[in-house]
Amino acid sequence: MTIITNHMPTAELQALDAAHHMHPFTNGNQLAAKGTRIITRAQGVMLTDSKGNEILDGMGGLWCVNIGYGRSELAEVAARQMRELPFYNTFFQTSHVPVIALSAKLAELAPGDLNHVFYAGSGSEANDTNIRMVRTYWAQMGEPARNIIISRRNAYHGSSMGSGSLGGMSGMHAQGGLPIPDIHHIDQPHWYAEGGDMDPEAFGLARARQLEEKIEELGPHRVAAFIGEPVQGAGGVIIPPDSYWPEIQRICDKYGILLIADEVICGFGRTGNWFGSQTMGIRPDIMTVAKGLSSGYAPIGGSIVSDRVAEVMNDCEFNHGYTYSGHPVSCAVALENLRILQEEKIVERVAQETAPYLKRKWESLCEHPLVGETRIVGMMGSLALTPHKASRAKFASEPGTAGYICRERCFANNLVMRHVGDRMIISPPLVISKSEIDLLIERAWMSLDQAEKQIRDEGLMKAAM
Ligand code: PXG
Repeated sequence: MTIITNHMPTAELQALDAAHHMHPFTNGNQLAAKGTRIITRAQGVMLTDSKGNEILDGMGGLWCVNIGYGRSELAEVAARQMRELPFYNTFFQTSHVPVIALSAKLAELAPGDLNHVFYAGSGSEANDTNIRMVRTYWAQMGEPARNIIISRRNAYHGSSMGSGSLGGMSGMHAQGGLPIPDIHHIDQPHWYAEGGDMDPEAFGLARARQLEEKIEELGPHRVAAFIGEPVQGAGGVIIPPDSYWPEIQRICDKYGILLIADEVICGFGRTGNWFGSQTMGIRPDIMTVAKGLSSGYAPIGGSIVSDRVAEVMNDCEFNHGYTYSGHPVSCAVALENLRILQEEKIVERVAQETAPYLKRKWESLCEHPLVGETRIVGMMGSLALTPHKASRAKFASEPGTAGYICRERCFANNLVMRHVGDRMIISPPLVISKSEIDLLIERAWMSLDQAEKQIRDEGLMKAAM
């Protein structure tokens, strides 16, 4: 096997990167001053950088490399498909074998009557499709006034104009004229940060009932759909109280509004079931998928749509689609990824063996003096950093200061563990073994120790008033 490595010294690559590459969600000047870490190859759950460091990828790339790195079967399928049919469109009364096979496979895997797939190149594009689809659905139903979509603050649904509007990230809404009209937000079910003195289950119900209040405020005849991630990912792995989703489902059913489950992170085994909707007991009308659909080996996303919605949509010409909707190479790669997930029983192994093991180990981090809570479902976990455990206090410093210190320690200790504000998050490849979990926890503990020392040394171990 030929191994492709960097041909240039790291500093030269960093200089070229700084000169010509604009990074997402990044201050370019600050990054240029520091220099990027350049990843050159990966195998299993381990990344290698241009300096030869072996880094445990606790984030599965970007929540997506579910089957792990280095599965040559996917490379072979991609090469074969590129030789046979690298591209053809699905617009003008044509189709091709990979898109047909993948659609049938997704209909088989998705719960309930979610039997129809509209493809996109990414999760953002798929959520843009969803905005237009649910509004078109209601127009077709003779209720064109139903065009409002309700989402949550601190949700992440993508970065385009539509999907960024669905998301509830204030930093994103501050740039570029977001949100687009008729998108409304309610509060997130984040008990640890926002629950105050309430019992978590009562808090979950209260947050879900904000949906009902919002529908009543806006007028039930105006509301098309509600969208939510079964477990918020980019917002900090926020696992809602058990009371939350059943109440959301009840309210959607009561008002007949469509429920969109954004499964971009939760889908394909992340929560220990094939879909997060199954873990949370939701019956969505549309599921957004991307990331784990191809384990990130090729860009692909989509909307998996129920019989009820498809029946109405199929009765009109939906003036929507992307050049790469149902791209043959991406579809072939996704299909091979799903074959591996299924045949190697990776989701079952997560549910029965590795997720329970990770849960025990992850929860042991709560004994660390810097950790206020740990939360985990399947292979996605988070922990809150706090200057004062008993009161769940936030730090007095700018939010994210402590989190960034901890993240930097993780990086230095060859562990990719991200921070969202002062929460640390993990989402490792689903194939992570028990011994690799031990290594992850060992590096996390060491990084927490070093972060605690630095936070104390810098006088930051102070609670916000
Ligand atoms: N929905 C959800 C739930 C996501 O997590 C998207 C949609 C958009 O998918 P695309 O493929 O357009 O990126 C996402 C993406 C982070 C981070 O910092 C998370 C995502 C993307 C980039 C960064 O955690 N999630």
